[in-house]
Amino acid sequence: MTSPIPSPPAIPFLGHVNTIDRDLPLKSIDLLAQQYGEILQLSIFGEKRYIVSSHNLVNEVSDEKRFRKKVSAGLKQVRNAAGDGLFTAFPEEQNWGIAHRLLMPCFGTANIYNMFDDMTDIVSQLVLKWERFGAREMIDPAADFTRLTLDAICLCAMSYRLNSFYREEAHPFATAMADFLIESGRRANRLSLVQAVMTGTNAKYEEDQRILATLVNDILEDHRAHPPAKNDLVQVMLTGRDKETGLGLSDENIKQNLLTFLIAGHETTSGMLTFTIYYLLKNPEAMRKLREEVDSKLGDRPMSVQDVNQFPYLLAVMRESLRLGPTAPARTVMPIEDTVLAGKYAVEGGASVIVNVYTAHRDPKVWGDDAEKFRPERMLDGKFEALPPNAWQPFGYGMRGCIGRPFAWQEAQITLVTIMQRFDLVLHDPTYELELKQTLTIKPHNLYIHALPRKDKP
Ligand code: MNH
Repeated sequence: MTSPIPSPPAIPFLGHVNTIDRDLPLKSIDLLAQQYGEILQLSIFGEKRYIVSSHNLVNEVSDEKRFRKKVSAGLKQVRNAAGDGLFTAFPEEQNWGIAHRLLMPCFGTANIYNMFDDMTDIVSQLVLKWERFGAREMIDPAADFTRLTLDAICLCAMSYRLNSFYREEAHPFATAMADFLIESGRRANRLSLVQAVMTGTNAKYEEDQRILATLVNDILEDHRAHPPAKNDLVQVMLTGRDKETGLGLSDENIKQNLLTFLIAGHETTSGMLTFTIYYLLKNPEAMRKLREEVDSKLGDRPMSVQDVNQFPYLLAVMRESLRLGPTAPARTVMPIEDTVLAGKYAVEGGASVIVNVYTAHRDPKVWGDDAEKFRPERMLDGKFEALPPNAWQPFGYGMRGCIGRPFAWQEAQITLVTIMQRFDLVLHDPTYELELKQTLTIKPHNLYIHALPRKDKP
């Protein structure tokens, strides 16, 4: 016997379009999950979407024998720029396999260690800026972390400098990309008739895509004219041949993958850094312990590549920040065939199942009654390793999980360690409470801080 899947009241034809907040869909989804429970069903213009929000169901759909990635309506729109690049490729597209096999080794331990100096170069630009700003100037950490992560992926993977720290405004590419992603998300929830008459919006969408394409063309031309000494991602894509098929990547696919890395490689990590700073500021005891760990390991000595992964408390802080602030808060899968979830919910093969990681990361069955509390200690002393499978899943799952995780992990460590060594951080508004901003990812909104150069150097 199967049970009906709960669904909020809907209006004919449009379904649940208005049930979901346009600017912050995640908040609506989280609220719906509180109200309707571990699974619910929505319908948008006649297309059914299931949302699973408990650890139990997230764990069940994290099984590649029964489920695989679905390119959601929003990601289909992102394909307008990123095509069959790694992140937006349909499971059956051949280019996914070729690019995956060629690029996986680029994210191996040794290759990430080799990026240490370039990452540190960019982090030092942030430090210099914050030192010059001093105590008085207000800092927008989300904006500066976006400068940092975008410049870092561009320099490390593409040997190309964006110099975002030397610009008053964000790099035009960053703005175009953010606008492109927001509009892609909105298009997914708009009728084509409505879309067709939005000429101004459509023209801007095209223009943003041109800005994205221009930078990627420049990077590629630059590599052809002056190949860098190091075998960076671009070189691997230009010259690599896939062992399985003997094929390389076309210029078009290389450009789509470069865009993919610029998109996937910066917003998520900058959001993670911003969440971490927020949670540390709101939890002074965690901040104190982290500072103590950094001081006792390094003192005044700058971090070196040997120090990567040598900070257990920092690791716990990063894991706990990504639990409460999973910057990629949901992904979409589909059952390969008709299936039954939790032994009672029937779901058709091919249907969209949204994996609500944000809510599942707060499941009291796994995290207890204080699940909303930031407590790095729950990730320490073997407790992380003892978690049930898929309880912590900020990087997705399986073959289609995040390829950039080791990159993000090292970059975040260098940034956070260096900030702890150099600055005392304070909230600009001590009464600030977390607000979220959602594009393709989530991050704290309207968070401002001051960075006071440390007087008590260890
Ligand atoms: Mn990343 C896929 C989260 C940093 C490049 N990333 C994913 C997915 C999640 C994710 C979740 C799976 C999406 C899905 O199932 O539809 N990624 C993160 C987070 C961070 C992150 C939380 C930082 C924190 N990602 C990075 C960085 C890079 C990167 C840095 C590049 C250097 N991520 C990717 C790519 C994919 C991906 C590429 C697509 C992989 C594939 O499908 O083959």
